[in-house]
Amino acid sequence: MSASPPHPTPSPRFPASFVWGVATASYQIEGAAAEDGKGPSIWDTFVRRPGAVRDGHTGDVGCDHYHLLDQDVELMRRLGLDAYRFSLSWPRVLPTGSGTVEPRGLDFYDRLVDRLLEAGVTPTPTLFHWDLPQALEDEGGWLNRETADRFAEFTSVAAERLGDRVKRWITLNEPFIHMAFGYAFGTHAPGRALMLDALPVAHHQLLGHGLATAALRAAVPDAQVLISNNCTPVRHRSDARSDADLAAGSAYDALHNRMFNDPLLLGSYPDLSAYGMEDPAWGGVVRDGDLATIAAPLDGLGINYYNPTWVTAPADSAALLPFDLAEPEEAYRRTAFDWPVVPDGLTELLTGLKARYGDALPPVWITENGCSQPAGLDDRARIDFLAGHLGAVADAMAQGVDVRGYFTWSLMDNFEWAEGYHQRFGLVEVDFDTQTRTPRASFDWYRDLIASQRA
Ligand code: IFM
Repeated sequence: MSASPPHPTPSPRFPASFVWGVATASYQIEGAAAEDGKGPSIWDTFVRRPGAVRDGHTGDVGCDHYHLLDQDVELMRRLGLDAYRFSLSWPRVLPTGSGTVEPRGLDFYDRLVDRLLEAGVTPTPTLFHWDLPQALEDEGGWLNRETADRFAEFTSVAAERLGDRVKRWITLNEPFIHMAFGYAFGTHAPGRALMLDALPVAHHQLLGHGLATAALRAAVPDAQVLISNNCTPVRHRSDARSDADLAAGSAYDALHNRMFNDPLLLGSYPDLSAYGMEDPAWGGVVRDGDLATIAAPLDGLGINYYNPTWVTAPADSAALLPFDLAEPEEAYRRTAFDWPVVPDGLTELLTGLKARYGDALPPVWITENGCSQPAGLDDRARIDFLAGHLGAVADAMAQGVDVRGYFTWSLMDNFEWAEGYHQRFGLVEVDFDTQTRTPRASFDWYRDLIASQRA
């Protein structure tokens, strides 16, 4: 059963080759946390820390996708998707992060890939969506440069097994968010609150991306390689546009956006002096040759967009961070997460990328966009959100940005990190007691939109 959508499809027409998809991630949906030889990840550890996750929720069972894979692929077939973005659980394949391969873990992804292909859906795996093997965290996690080498090893194992059928690969998901929440503030796994001492995590993840790119190209010569960066346009309130506010905005942009896009597309880091980083080698963290590895040509830049960020100068001039985050003065609609709904921020972001990187910007893919809404099947607010953001993508394309595809976050409600199961992002509602999946109105709307775009 599903609610019927009274909503029209958005008016823009996308090119026939435009790829329509949905996205998920391993720890958020798979469950089977200790099954078939899977090793523990940093999230398996973190969720057991008292107070770390709202109401003590864990991903032990998640959406039980590990066992309900066939049902979930059937939902994708009903949507008429072109592509499915999912992530591989590194400790399911290499339980200690390196060395011994767990064949049952690879078998699971092998089966998923085959089912997807049978359903006419292109598998688009992400190699790292935050569930680092705990054994590697015990060696320093992404603070340890060797994790980048281990990531390339894992990439080779996955690519050698799946690369005959999987051609589009995403290396990392949102390295900024993983660094900031996982290592600087400690609100995500591994729960380290290192503030600015977390910055090497950015470089080691990007180095891992570069080494993984080389590993993919070696194993799958016709691979398309992407990375998914979480990006946000920086905005100012009308009462916060002094030079100090603008400098704070620029510093925030450097940290959230440019620190992760510039090395990939320009082969250099932005000015990070606002963070006390005058030394271009970051005190030995950035070694000769690293930037060339990171800047290896990409086939696409994945963009995950949720909302803009409003920034002011810090109220306390002795503050560690060179910015304060502010609330917008406009009364935007809000998602259940209380995030402002700002579709034109996506146009601003995409045209801004084109302006900054010019011909160095590869084709762009929206690898995540969506919203948390209250439970229930009649999710008109989600339909409005998606329609508005697709309109924003079309506007950016009309202004010359080459966007190749759009993946809604998410196929179904799932484990939303520190919020547990309290935030629902799905086109499909999940009853976490029974694991019943029920398509929402937005599911029917997205299915009809895809069909009408093909007509
Ligand atoms: O659920 C997350 C996802 O794992 C990464 N991007 C943002 C989503 C919503 O918070």
